[in-house]
Formats: sequence, C-alpha cells, structure tokens
Amino acid sequence: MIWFTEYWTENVGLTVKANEVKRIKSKYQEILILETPEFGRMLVLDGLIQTTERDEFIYHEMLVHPAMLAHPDPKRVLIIGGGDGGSVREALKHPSVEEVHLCEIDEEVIIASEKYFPSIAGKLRDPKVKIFIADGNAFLEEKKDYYDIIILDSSDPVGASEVLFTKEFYSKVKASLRKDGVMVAQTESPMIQEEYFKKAISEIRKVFRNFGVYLAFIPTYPSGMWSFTIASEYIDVINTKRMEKVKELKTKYFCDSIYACLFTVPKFVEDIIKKS
Ligand code: SPD
Repeated sequence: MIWFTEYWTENVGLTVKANEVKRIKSKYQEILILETPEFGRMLVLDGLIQTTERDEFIYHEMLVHPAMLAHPDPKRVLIIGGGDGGSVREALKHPSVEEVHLCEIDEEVIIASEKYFPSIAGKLRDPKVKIFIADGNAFLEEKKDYYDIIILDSSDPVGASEVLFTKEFYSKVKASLRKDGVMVAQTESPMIQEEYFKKAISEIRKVFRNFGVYLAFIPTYPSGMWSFTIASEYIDVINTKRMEKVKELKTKYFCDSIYACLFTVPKFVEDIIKKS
C-alpha cells in the first residue's frame, strides 16, 4: 500500500492509503486508478481526484438533476467532460430524454472507466448515448441552437480545462442551447478555491440573464464544500422547481428537502457571489 496525497493548496491536502491498480499516460494526462479502503476505487487525473466509488453519487446527482428539472421537457442533453459516465447515468434517469451526447477529449478516460468503474460507467453504451471524442470548445462550434441541457462536468480550471471557465466558452454554450435551454457547471470550492469560484461566477453572469449557485458536500473534493452553477437565458432557474418530479428519481443524495432549499448558501458564499 502507498499513501496518496492530493494537494489542495501548498499547505493542505487529502491523504488516503491505497493500492495502485493502474497508471496510464494518455495523450492528455496521467490517469491513475487507486483502490482505497475508505472510498473504494478512485479515479485521479494529473494528481487530482475526480471520482470515487463511495461518494461519486453526490457529485453526479447534484450536478445533473437540478438542471434537468429546471427545463420543462429536456430531450437533448450534452455533457462536456464526464468521461467516467456518472453524469450520463443520472441524465438517463429522466424519461423525457431522447439523446445524450458525451463530449470527452480523452478516450483513455472512457476506456479506463468502463474497465475499472462499471457502477459509474455502466450506462455509456445505452442506445440513447452518443460519444464524441473531441475538444468541448471546438465541438460546440458545430452544434448551434440544439441542446435543451448542457452539463459541464469538467476537471479543475488548469491546463486544457481552463478555457471551459471563460466568458467566451460560456457564450458558445449559450449559442448551442435552444431558447429555453439550461446550462449547469461544476464551479469549484468557495472555501478553498475562492479565486476559481469567483472567476467562474463572474464569467457566467456576463453571459446568462439568470443564474443560481448551490452547494453539496463531497468528502474527496478540496475542503468538501463544492459548488455548482446553473444558468439560463430564459428560464428563471432559481424560482423554477418541479418538486413533484423528484420522487420519480432514484437517488441517494438529491431529495425534495435539498431541492426545496437548493440555493440556500452560507453568508460568506453569498457575499462572494455578490462581489463576483
Ligand atoms: N477537484 C476535482 C473536481 C472534479 C470535478 N469533475 C469530476 C468529474 C467527475 N465526473
């Protein structure tokens, strides 16, 4: 066994005991799969924990369901990033969905996820799913006015993912959405990555008329406090809730009491949002 540490900053990190299952050098990054006693299998990209068998449901349910429920009839869904398949699995829980496009830049992430994380990646070959191995930024150029929902299931805004947190990119997302389309993005930790969080919010609000920020507790992400931002040009995302649909979803974290007060955030987070 080894001790693996993800460094959250220069001064703090998360350390887990683990067995190394596989290490792959892809064209884009180092993909590391660990077996840990507490969190089960863990997927690590360039030293940063992306998902674990134990707590992935929190992230994927919270990323996907609020956006899906904000739309009156989501049929066409695009997921950018998300090669592990967790967001695909959650999107397919909505019966109105006709197609899910997954745009992942690194095919090796998909291959490794199907092999080592079947409980997460198990729906990637569903007939409604079409996988595109492409750069999300370039992919959006091809699809204008098409999607009902776009889910940005990205890694942190460093390296190739940095562009996914810019005004220019969010404008492309808006152009690829239909009129009443909804976007949702993972927007980092307001506790330990305040600058990333602020930047994402300030860029999103320059592009979309309506937006809302919500949080979830994800034990293996920096500080545990994680944010998501939902946005739409025409849908009032904060006040549009379809409570009656929550019970139809098989979930373990997302539930009607969390949904009812989804946009309740601590005062310091509210203050950061106001200043962004
Ligand atoms: N600090 C890690 C943030 C990763 C967010 N995306 C994870 C992708 C899981 N589908």
